[in-house]
Amino acid sequence: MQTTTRLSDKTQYHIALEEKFGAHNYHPVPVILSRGEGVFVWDVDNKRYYDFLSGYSSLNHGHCHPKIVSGFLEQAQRLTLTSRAFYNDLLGEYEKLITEFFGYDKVLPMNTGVEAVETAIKLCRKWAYEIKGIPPDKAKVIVCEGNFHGRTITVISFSNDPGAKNNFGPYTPGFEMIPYNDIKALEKVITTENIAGFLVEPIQGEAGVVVPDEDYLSKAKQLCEQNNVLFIADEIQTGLARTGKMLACDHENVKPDILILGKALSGGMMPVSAVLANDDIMMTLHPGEHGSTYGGNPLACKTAMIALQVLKDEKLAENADTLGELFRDEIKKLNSKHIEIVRGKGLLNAIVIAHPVKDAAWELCLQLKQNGLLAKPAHDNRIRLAPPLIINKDQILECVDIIGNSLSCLD
Ligand code: IF1
Repeated sequence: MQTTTRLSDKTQYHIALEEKFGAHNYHPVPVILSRGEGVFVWDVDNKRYYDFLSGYSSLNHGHCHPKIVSGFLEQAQRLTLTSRAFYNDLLGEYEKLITEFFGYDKVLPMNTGVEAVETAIKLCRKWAYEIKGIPPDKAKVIVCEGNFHGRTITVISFSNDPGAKNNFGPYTPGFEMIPYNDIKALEKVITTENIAGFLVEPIQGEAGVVVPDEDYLSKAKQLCEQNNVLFIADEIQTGLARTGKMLACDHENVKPDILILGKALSGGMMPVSAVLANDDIMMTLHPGEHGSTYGGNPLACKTAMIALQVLKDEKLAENADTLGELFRDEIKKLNSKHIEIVRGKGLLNAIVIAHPVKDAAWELCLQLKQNGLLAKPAHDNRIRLAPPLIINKDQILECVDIIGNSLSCLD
């Protein structure tokens, strides 16, 4: 079952460069990409692949979407950065658009996803002390086992993934961990003292696309309301049409008190993240209390405005919903003894490999690459399958064929 295909000289050259000069904090699939368009990427030897990672859901619009690229280029030649020491003529327009788009009073613009998570936690604590009246330094945020919210010290402080967490201490206190998708556990902890917020991924990504019970989010939101606790949704990966609705919380008609967005907010062009909330929460922040050099820069604003518009114009949520269902149905029809489960929502899916031999997910990803489809193993023999949302029906069916054919490498 070993998939040993020789890597081209160009491929080896680029891998060797990274090995020698880059930190070894990743173990990539051995393919060197140099071009992307829509659902496809090409490697340095001009071989074409379907992209089933989509930059971990950053490329919902596909690679190099022409409308986003053209707006980006136009703005890149006009004005890229002012810092927030001055106003710029796009930030206000962007703030109006994104707050109306998601129905919040205010937005706080940041760059990477984890910065937005940190921002949401700061905002939640500020609200807890100044509005809810929790005693100084006592605020606690409830988080879930298996969570992934990024890589900063504070955010890994409440991870239970040893790889992400070990030997980076001392850690930031103020977090209580409960099992995911367990309302009883939430009910128990949320009534204890000094709880300020509940931070949750509507579908857990890194944990291997774990979809909670149908009413988990609505029940959790209800508990938050009853206990004056903020419901904070990390929709960095699940948001922006990925799961078949604009937000994954929309499946249960739940409106988070604090909404965190990132990744696809820029259509994969640059890091753009955002924290949305209403005035009672957001207005606890005053000048000088939080910020970022690049947050709210005009290039990001212009790019995000177009990216949001494209999601609507191209009905990407609807497409993700329809084709996601088709994809899971067709994968089930393969009836492969190697697939234990296919699960997900919209076009955020994963397969769990049955009776895995060692490195089965890695081997399958190498075979998929060989056959023209790129995906990356997640934890424990799971493979995330998340193409750009602009994919069409014929392409989905072709990809199911590729997956079906590749599975024989596990025979
Ligand atoms: C890496 C995973 C995906 C995220 C959620 C915040 C962030 C992420 C729900 C932070 C980032 C990434 C980052 C990437 C791997 C990846 C990932 F497998 F680790 F879990 F997507 F599935 N909240 N997710 O998923 O956003 O600061 O990176 O912009 O290697 O760290 P960021």
